[in-house]
Amino acid sequence: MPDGRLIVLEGGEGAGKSTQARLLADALCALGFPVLRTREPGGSPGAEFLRSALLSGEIDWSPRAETMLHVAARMEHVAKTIRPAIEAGSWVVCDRFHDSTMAYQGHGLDVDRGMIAALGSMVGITPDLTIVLDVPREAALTRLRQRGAPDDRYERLNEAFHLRVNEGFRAIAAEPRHVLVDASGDIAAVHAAIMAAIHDLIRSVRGP
Ligand code: T5A
Repeated sequence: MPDGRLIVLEGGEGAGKSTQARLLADALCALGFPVLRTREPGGSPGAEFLRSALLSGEIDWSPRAETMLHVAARMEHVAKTIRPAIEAGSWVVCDRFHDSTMAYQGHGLDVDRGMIAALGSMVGITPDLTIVLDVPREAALTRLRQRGAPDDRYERLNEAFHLRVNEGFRAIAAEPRHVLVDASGDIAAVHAAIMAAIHDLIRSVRGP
């Protein structure tokens, strides 16, 4: 059984990550790959427990403690869900990963980015490809208002925070194994751009 792959979708609030993660997972299934779709924070019982503690707003975490909790959730997620799936040959499609900690806690909350990078290395797994969905904040807010779900702790943070997060993601998207996708088009157009972005990864497994 060949090892699977880890593909991550990243971006600010309302960029369309969950929608596109579903479509990408369906498309990979249709191509015959075994697929696991998961998300962060969460994706395993311990990490889902930490997700509630992080997002409920019950506790106003200090930025460094919050960073550690995201990383702890990720370590649990990798150990219990992601690594076993990859070793069993699955293609894992993950809604957020390490780059979210760099963008939200590093760029958004000004936590030391060197420390976040070091913690990321301790997690011990690098995505094969990260797709960063980029959408102007105004368009994302319109989508979130139309969806109408209650805001979580991060969605309630101020606009300057979200603009720093979006700028952070654009900087991160220039790193190796990252692709920036314009996510301001309709759902089908964004899906097509993502499929184009993963073409080489599929070809590396399937051949031309
Ligand atoms: N966080 C997470 C950190 O601070 N540090 C970390 O290390 C990690 C891992 C997670 C929060 O945790 C923070 C970041 C987050 O604030 P969450 O509940 O998982 O919170 O929420 P988000 O990941 O932010 O996801 P959202 O649900 O807010 O947005 P998505 O997933 O980007 O968007 P999606 O797909 O749900 O779409 C939103 C709406 O827009 C529509 C959809 O139908 C939906 O109604 N839509 C479109 N409309 C028009 N055109 C398109 N192209 C559209 N795509 C989607």
